[in-house]
Amino acid sequence: MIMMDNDIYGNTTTSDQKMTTASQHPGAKQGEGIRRYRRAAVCLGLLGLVLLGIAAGLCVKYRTEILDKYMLEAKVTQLEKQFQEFNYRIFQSATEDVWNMSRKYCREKGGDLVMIKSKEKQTVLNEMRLNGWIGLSDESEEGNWTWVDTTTANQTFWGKRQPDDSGSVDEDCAVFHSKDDDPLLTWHDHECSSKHLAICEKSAFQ
Ligand SMILES: [Ca+2]
Ligand SMILES: [Ca+2]
Repeated sequence: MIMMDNDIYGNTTTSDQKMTTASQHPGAKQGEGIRRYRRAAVCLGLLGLVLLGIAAGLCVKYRTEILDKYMLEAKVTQLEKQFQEFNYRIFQSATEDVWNMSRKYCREKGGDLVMIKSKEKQTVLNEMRLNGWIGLSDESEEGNWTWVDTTTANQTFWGKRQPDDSGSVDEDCAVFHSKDDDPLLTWHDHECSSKHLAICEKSAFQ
């Protein structure tokens, strides 16, 4: 009898457990579904924020580039006007070449490599952010720097430790490297066979 009671009790318990499990299952599924939905919503929200941040960053970058371009163009126009007041027009070659060929390019365009005989002209050229050959060399006599019009360069704007003739290398032609921090120290002597853009000038009235 006791065994029968135990059997009955045991069967009852198993049946209850099955009922409990069966009754809890739909709720658990629903809870899991809600959690997945929340996770998806959070992920989508974060993705949206990231995309918004990228879009905002691109807008700021684009606006800055447009402003920089506009300001640079305005500055160049202003500097070109200044040069016209000096009676000169400055222009550059499109490709790099050796000093002689760069000079030839300027001359074929009705000008010559630029000569810089004043602090004002040096400063304006630097503000134009120019880099390239200028009309200055000591090819005919080492250490005697002369302009393309054969006059001696009395006022010079060499960079630090320039001209250095680089020891064994013969550096007889001058290059202008514009500088933000010191506009009056921009000239470097280079080998005349090295290649740079030409900085040319010609009369504004041509
Ligand atoms: Ca030299
Ligand atoms: Ca040098």
